[in-house]
Amino acid sequence: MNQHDLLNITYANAETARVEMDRLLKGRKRNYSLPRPLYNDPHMFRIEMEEIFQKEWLFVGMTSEVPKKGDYFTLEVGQNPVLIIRDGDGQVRAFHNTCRHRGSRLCSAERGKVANLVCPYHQWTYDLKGNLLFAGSDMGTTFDKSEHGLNPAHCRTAGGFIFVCLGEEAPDDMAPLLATLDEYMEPYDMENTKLAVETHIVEDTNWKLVIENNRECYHCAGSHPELLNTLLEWDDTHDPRADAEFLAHYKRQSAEWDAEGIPHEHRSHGLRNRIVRMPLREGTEVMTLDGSTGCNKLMGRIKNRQLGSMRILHLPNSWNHMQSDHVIVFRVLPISAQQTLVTTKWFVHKDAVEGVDYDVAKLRKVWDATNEQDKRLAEENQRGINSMAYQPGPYSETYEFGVINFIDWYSDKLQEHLGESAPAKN
Ligand code: 3BY
Ligand code: FES
Ligand code: FE
Repeated sequence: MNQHDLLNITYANAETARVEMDRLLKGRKRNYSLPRPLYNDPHMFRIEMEEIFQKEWLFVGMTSEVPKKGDYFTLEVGQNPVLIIRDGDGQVRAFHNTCRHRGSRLCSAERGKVANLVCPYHQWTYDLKGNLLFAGSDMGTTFDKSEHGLNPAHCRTAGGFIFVCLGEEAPDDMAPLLATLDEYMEPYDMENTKLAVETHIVEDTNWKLVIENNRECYHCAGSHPELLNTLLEWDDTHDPRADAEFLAHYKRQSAEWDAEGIPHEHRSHGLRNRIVRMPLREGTEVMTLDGSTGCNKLMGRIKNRQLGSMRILHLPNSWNHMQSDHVIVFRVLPISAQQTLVTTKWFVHKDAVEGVDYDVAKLRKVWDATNEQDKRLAEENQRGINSMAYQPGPYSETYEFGVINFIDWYSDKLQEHLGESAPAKN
């Protein structure tokens, strides 16, 4: 436990914390930020991991990160190592990255390629579907290999996105999102893209403050000069703040998109998913520093360099910017009550050549700067919330509707799960 965790233990144990969490959520003032323990108490954090991150569908990465048989990448959902791998039939699968012998982590690299999965400890060997093939020389006559396959996690893909659910039973509410992603991502042909570059940033802040910060652009004018060269501050095409100039720009752009068969109508699936294609500033193409081309090769079947940015939200842990010549995906993974890993990945057409068609430094510049600015904002938010003087403050219903939606989703989801499950005993 670090110093922050020790300072912020408010409850005697995990069970009292569950009762208290339910009480805090039921008693919270709607359209206000949350009570302090929900942002910094380690017991509360543990409950969120159990009830949200170990039960809900999470965004983990893109299918083009594992283009061929045996390609894999790894991630950690709290204390759970997870492995994403493409099997011999082309299916993307997810497994708990822990050996069925004595539990060693199986793959320690962030990504790689294997013929079979071999545990580094005693070389138990699994095929790409998780079946145990080989378990040393003498495990006894009663040992049954078929009972010691890797533990799978639920895994679904659509439009190039990979979602994983670690729960025993996965919520059955993904079908509408998956159908929308297949439809809205079709122009991008994500299977034929490649990862150009990725970054990992550890932020000293609660994961919800990362998401809250992303859900509004109220802070943009004060903090994001690079981003605002291309991004318009509205969060929706029907934003009440949108002026006549924007509306005319949107009308022209959406007429082009309609003619080209580029989906752009706003789609939401509950509060969890939201897809909206927003035009970028007039005269700009993509989120580079000056708005000029990021990659000479356009994505998929796209012909128009001005597709704006299709923003895709997936709560609890992802937002994305799909543009004409590259896409940027963001993944948020909580580490502790006051630490969060933010991973950003830039994808381009798989045939684009680095240094010829695109320059990684140019692609990264705006979101490197923006991520750094957002990290500072979210960390300062955390430090202020830790103060004895903090009290929940009001969200603006116009500028911060996205934050309100996130907090409502979070609060409803937690109460739903708290109501149905018994507290953990270990
Ligand atoms: O661009 C984003 O991803 C979000 C939405 C608006 C503010 N923020 C930077
Ligand atoms: Fe994996 Fe022993 S722990 S082979
Ligand atoms: Fe920001």
